[in-house]
Amino acid sequence: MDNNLLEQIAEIRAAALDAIVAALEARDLPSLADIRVRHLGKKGVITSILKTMGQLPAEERPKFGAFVNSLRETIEHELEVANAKLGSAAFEERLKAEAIDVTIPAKPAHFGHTHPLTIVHDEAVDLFLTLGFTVAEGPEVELSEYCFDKLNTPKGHPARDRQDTFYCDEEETICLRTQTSSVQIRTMENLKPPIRIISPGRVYRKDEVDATHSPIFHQIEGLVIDKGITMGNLKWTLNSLMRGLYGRDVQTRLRPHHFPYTEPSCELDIQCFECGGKGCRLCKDEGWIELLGAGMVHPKVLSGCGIDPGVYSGFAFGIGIERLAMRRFGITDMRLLYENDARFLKQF
Ligand code: 2NL
Repeated sequence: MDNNLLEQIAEIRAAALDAIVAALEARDLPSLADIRVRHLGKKGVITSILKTMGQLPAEERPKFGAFVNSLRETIEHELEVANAKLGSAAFEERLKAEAIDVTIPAKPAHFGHTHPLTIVHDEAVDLFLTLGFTVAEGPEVELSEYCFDKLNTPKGHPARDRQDTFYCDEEETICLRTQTSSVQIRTMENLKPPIRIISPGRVYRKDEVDATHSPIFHQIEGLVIDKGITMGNLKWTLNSLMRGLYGRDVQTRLRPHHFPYTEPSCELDIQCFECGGKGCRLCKDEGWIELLGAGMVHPKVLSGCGIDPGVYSGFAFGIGIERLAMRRFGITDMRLLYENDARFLKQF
């Protein structure tokens, strides 16, 4: 057989094997793929050698064919071995590079917690629930009728002033509720006594923002209507709440006050828990801290809701949750409760 041809095949074989070794040393998977295409591909070296077979005399063709086949098998085999080696080495390398030490202690997770306003709100609501109250809810955009008229606060009353109330229309028939009493009015209209509800929620007043005022704040109002309800029931209920919030030893006092919707009306103070009544910065040297307003529901309010004041009586109270939280935690600026500065909130 043509020695020249055989030599050529031997050269191709040597060159291919060298290239494979080089790729292996360079850990070069792409160039292995390249070598495969160049030799074994449709337009590869082997195909083109086989095409020359037609020029050989017929008796030489089988031997030549066997030679070329052996070349193909060798290259195929070597490529496979090299691929396997490189493939598993690459895998090992990835395993090493991407290894995760599951025993390293985790970074500490920062858990949030309940907002101080929510803490006080939830405590108060829970206390009332244990006393047998249910929670009533209602709209924040209200008819002025439910915020004022039905609460014995007729047109012209200073509490209805445009300066203090966010009205939604020129005629002042709709407003943002200034207290959640509107919810209690709606409840009295819809339910028959006995009634025992609290109405927690957001309320709105046209106040400039300062250390003790915000145009949006939160309230819990309470209402009890039944036969024979007296100031005594009011006092016991509020004392229970104060013991729950401030501890069993808390001292309370009721002072006369005035609200259009209650008669008589009062405010409840607790003895300063900071100084025990001696006078300090927290109680502004008063010894007492004002916490909420309350009173016996005005007969006009009862009859306006279809409840006969000759048969039924009741008490009501209103607590500002912000004020409660500030007194409870010794916070002196209400704005801190809304700024959501984590350094502040973390303390509660
Ligand atoms: C306060 C205290 C108060 C009421 C709210 C009320 C509700 C109805 C009838 C009668 Cl439906 N009263 N709520 C009573 C007394 C005080 O809030 O300091 N308000 C500015």
